[in-house]
Amino acid sequence: ATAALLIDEDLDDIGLGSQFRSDVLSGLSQARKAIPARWFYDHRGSQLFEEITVLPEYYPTRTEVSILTEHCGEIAQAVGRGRVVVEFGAGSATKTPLLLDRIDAAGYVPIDISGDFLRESCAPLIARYPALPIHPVEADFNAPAKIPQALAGRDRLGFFPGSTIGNMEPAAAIDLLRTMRETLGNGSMLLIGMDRIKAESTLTAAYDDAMGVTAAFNLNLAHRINRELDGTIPADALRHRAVWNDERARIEMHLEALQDISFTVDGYRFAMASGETIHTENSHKYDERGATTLLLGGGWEPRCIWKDKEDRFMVILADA
Ligand code: AVJ
Repeated sequence: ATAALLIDEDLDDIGLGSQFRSDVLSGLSQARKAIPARWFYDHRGSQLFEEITVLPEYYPTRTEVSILTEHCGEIAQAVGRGRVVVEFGAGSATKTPLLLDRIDAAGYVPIDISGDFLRESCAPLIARYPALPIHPVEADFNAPAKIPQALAGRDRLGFFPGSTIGNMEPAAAIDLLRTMRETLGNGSMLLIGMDRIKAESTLTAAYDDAMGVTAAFNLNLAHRINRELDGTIPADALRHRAVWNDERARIEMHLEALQDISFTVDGYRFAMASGETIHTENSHKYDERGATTLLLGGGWEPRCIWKDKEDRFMVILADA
């Protein structure tokens, strides 16, 4: 319904100021507007996500924590002692200790793109494990990372909780798993959390909560664009939508225009017809077969799988 004003080649010519800017401008220029979910997480967005994790409808976080708590003995036994734990994304204060308390790790290497967030999340772990060598790495974990020399020669355990892999389309998820395999090396293991396919009403409630926190999280992206990219998006004319895409087994979040609107971002004009959406997130859900296929495609052999009683979430241990 709206003209694509920019194509990628144009953006290259402009000499894009930032990745955020180029993702937003090219995403809004597509016939189907879409912006990658990673841009939700500015300071406000990270705050809102923290609020989401404790909502009554948002089961993934508390369910994963309960699986890790309940099965940490078995997990520790399967993992063995003396590994270097490599966490993809900075440690969440609640999940990482469930692992570190049990497995007598030889070191801990959180990899995160935000140095600030790394330092913040490491501080409590340094205090809690004074004898554990902790070597944070500030990097994008989508590219192979170098594990600090001081921890070389030890088998590694990758830790990727939170169903973060669900944000990726299967092809990208497999690429990431392969990259992790490369970062971690032979003899390594991967402990990964994945959200499961379940009743549609449970899923849509988790992504469209009664208090409107997820709506605020989604709409914050429009506010962020206005704040950081000199945008004029009329956020009141957008509404949060969470829809289950059954064919792709994923929850999609969109920002839907409630009327015909037009706005600018960094001087470029965009239009949306009433009902048109900006696709802001995919959250893929898996069953055991889907998870196995994904892991095998990424070079990982699943060894154990732990679930909660209601089959809502799973934590899988896989061998390189
Ligand atoms: C952080 C990607 C796991 O997909 O459930 C929560 C993000 N989006 N509510 C998810 C999210 C809306 C979350 N992940």
